[in-house]
Amino acid sequence: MLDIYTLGDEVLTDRCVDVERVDSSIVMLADAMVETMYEANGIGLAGPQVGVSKRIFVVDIGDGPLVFINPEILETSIEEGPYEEGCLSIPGFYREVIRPLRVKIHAKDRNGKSFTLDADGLLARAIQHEYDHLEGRVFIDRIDKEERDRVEKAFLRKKKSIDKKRKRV
Ligand code: QAP
Ligand code: CO
Repeated sequence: MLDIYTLGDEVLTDRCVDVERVDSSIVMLADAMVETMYEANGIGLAGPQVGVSKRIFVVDIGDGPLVFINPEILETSIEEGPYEEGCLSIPGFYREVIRPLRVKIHAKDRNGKSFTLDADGLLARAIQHEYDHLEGRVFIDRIDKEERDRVEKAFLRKKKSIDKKRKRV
């Protein structure tokens, strides 16, 4: 399992670079990300969350793992809606985020093959959430500023206290 970086770690705010080639090292990274996502009980995980500033994310909303390499969002629906989002990089915190309900996305898969996908529902939600990570954004960047500050403060407090406990052992 890979280490998961959390809010406050700089890698989460960096913009990611394109994957040059879908070679064996990228396939290994994708597989390790899928395993890490399952271990952590997540439904999505992006490169920066495992300390890799590359344009890759994985999603599994229950239909098996999907790998997105160098994804491009081609279209988003005008219709938007709220959904209670969480993130493996902000564990324990959930907030309502408003986003487009449908997206059309183009990417390369684990075999380096291009595909285009029309997504709605939870998949559209997960894709947009993970795509944000590649741009150095997390879901609390899309909520009310005061609420964002509250979540960030509360999380960093919790993280520091956990770090202290770890040092005591
Ligand atoms: C992103 O999120 C997402 O706080 C993936 O304690 C969010 O996998 C996609 C998780 C909303 C679609 C809708 C969060 C696990 C997992 C936690 C996740 C936690 C344990 C979040
Ligand atoms: Co996330």
